[in-house]
Amino acid sequence: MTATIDQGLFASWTPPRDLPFHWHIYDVGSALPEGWTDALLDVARQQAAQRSFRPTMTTARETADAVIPLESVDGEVLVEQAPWVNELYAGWFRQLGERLIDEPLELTSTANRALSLNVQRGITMRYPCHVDSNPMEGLLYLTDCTEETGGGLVVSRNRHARDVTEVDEDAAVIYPRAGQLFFFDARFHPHYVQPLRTDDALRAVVTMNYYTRSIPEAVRPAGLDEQLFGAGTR
Ligand SMILES: O=C(O)CCC(=O)C(=O)O
Ligand SMILES: [Fe+2]
Repeated sequence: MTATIDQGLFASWTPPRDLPFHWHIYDVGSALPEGWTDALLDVARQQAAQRSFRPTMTTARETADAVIPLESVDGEVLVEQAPWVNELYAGWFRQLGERLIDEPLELTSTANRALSLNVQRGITMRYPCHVDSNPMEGLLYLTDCTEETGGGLVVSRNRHARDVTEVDEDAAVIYPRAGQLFFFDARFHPHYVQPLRTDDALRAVVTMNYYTRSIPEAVRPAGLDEQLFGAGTR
């Protein structure tokens, strides 16, 4: 009986041609030297710069008038303050990422394009809605996010979503935990980070950009660097 109903349900169904959004988590936190999160949170406390993000680049998926406060430690500063992050990006983490893709992962030409330590505090900040330009994004989370704390990573199932409202209509919400290293390709799935739910909450993540021979750094859109770490936007 049930089998007959299911047959009917799937009678005209075919699998989608596009791969569903997918991600991989390596649980690396306890494999790193004790104190690594505190070391990076110290760097964030001392070196994070505040900026206003305006969605002027082609990868942004925000309404045109959006102005979003951002706080981050640029790759250049991060490499200087915690060189081991760059060593992981170029070494072990890259090797872990390469297990998930059939091409070698290429590092970027500058530290700012490679790495960033993004910080979100309190209820007013969120990470802007965008698509990535790189085929492999690595994210090393320093803090826990849950349904209670907020700060979920919201990833649209609709490739054509143009802003947060359209993303929210059909999205997966991912709550990363401290010590998890995520990898994914989010070139086709608009995504943003929710605000936190309390004034004293903190979310911190190291972002790592990798390109490949078939999708090289040259595809990075004009204007992105200026918005993320341009002196004029500080
Ligand atoms: O912080 C996150 O969870 C995602 C950040 C992100 O999408 C990015 O850096 O491209
Ligand atoms: Fe992203």
